[in-house]
Amino acid sequence: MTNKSNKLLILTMLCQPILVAAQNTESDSLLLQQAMKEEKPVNLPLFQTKFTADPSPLVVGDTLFLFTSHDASPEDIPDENERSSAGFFMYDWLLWSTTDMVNWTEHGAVASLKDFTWRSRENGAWAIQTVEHNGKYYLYAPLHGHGIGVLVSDSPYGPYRDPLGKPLVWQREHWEDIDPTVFTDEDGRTYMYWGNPHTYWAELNDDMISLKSGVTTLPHIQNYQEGPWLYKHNSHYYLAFASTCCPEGLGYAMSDSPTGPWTSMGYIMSPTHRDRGNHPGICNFKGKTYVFGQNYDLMHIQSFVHHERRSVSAAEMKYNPDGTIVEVPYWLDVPPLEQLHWLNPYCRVEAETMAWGYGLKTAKMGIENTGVVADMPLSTGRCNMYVYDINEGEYIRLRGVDFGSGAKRFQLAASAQGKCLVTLRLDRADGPVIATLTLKETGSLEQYKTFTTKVHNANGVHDLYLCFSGITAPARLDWWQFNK
Ligand code: FUB
Repeated sequence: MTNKSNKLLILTMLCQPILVAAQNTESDSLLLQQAMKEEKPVNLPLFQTKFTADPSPLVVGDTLFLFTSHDASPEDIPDENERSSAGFFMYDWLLWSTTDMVNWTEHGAVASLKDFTWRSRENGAWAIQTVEHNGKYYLYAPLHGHGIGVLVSDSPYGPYRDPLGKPLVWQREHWEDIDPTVFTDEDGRTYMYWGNPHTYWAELNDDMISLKSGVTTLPHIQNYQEGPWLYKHNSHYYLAFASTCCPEGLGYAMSDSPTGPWTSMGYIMSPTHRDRGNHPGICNFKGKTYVFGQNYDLMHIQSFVHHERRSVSAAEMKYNPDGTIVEVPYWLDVPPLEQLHWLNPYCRVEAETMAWGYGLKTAKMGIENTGVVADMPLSTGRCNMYVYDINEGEYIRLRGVDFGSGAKRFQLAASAQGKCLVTLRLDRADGPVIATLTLKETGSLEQYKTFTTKVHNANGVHDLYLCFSGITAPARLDWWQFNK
């Protein structure tokens, strides 16, 4: 080959990722716009009121709890000069729950850096895992640059308290102590794995807050970068992880023992330039297996300029007969999740329960924090929440609402400083109207009132849309319910 064609080849190779990224940007942008206009059913991120990352599922009874980390929205970043920075701004950890896999209830921040008095930085609330052990809930949290701490509670909702007052592990010579995953085997022994780019493990004592063993550094597992997720399925042990950066896919390794040796088995989700970072969380729920991970798809609805404003998505995952995992296509390329049971509209539904609520925000009642550590109370436990920042044309979508033989009335608990028209529609944001209701001044935004209206033609199972228009002043939504 001549020097000239050599140069051309090198240039083509160097440009390849840029070209691929540009193509991905164009096709994902189109797909996301189609999804927003409801022209196509797309497997979109689970949550829209906040940017979320690092999903950690925990099944308790008939409920799937999903703990996530939280990428601050620009307006919640305390230093105004940092608001357009691309880096991580992470102060607290969030909780979400579902019983049907498609309608999720937000529970807000359940813990924050503030719950660790020994923290040295006000940023760095990275990937957690919460596990249940003997009726208590243990939340293992990396404080980036300061080791891994643990919080304990009697309930998944908190309040969580720090029983140690110091890190559970902290190898001071580096910043690799991130992304803890904790697994208790059938023989009662509990293991914690963590680390980037090395994989570390240690055994925990039965108290779950102290180490029984020293820290072992594993030989490099092919493709391993960070975000380990340790679990067992049938007789096999699995270590899922974020694969070598960047872009990160979801890799996994298998073993016959919880401590290895581990054999890298390839990918649960192949790396793609559509997603720079990923992070697995896996669980069985109501007879199916789900893999959760993260992407930038929510941010991509508006912008492809890189910021750490991530969003959690989920897909169903299946095993081959030999225990290996069937590769899952990219989040946007799998069908939307199947709803596991219909939603009952005849009991109180929190306004912050939604399948989709793009543009809306939520907060805990009586707690006026912005999301930043300085404004935050210590872990509060379960709190009522409200939906706010409601703008013209926005809506809350609930999937699969079972009206049975017919709804007669609708009630909505809300507060308002002016007017806001709520139109209830079926199946689409511009679908048939079953009721309208005008929220009027309630005295103050802290003063909630129940507004009611008649309902027509709401029978059987439909998606329900609460559509907002004619807004003259801020309003907040607490809960709603239909009556027969
Ligand atoms: O969310 C902060 C860090 O990014 C996590 O700890 C890593 O796993 C990556 O998702």
